[in-house]
Amino acid sequence: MNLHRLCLSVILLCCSYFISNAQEKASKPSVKVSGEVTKPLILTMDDLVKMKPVSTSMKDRAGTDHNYKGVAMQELLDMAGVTMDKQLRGENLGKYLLVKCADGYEVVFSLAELDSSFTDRVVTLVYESDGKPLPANVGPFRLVVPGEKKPARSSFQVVALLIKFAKE
Ligand SMILES: Nc1nc2c(c(=O)[nH]1)N[C@H]1C(S)=C(S)[C@@H](COP(=O)(O)O)O[C@H]1N2
Ligand SMILES: [Mo]
Repeated sequence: MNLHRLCLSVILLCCSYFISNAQEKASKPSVKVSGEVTKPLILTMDDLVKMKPVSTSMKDRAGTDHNYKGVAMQELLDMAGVTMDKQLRGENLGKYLLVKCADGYEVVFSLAELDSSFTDRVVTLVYESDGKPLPANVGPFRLVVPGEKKPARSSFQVVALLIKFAKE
């Protein structure tokens, strides 16, 4: 094999490696973080389990308590470069998070509802319920919103987190 052929083979091998990696990531369930962010993200289970875990609990609509494990929404928004913490003032208080689900369900949170400098409630993107992965009709990723009278904003099958400006 001459040098040219060898170089070409190495290049082709590298390309197929990167393409198959990208395809693998694209085919896995994920949560897309986009909009008013400096670093758009596509988070898979592999990414979430590497992040700082948070335990939380919430009653289901029947009143039964469940334990959940996941990642704090603030942590995800920080990672995407959303204006949280000290940057969450002035016109940035007019920003909101639109949560989108696989079934078309959508809910909204103002950024201040998700920021620990405003509230002690920790809204969490969870991937485990009572020690097990979430059932398919609920997961793989669900929002858990503690401290509300009903779990209506605790969205199932979250697929995207979109940060928007409510400014007129
Ligand atoms: N994607 C999605 N999430 C959803 C809903 C929905 O229709 N679609 N229903 C909400 C409502 S109205 C309630 S009361 C809770 C029910 O959660 P539970 O099964 O833990 O009680 O899920 C919420 N999350
Ligand atoms: Mo509900």
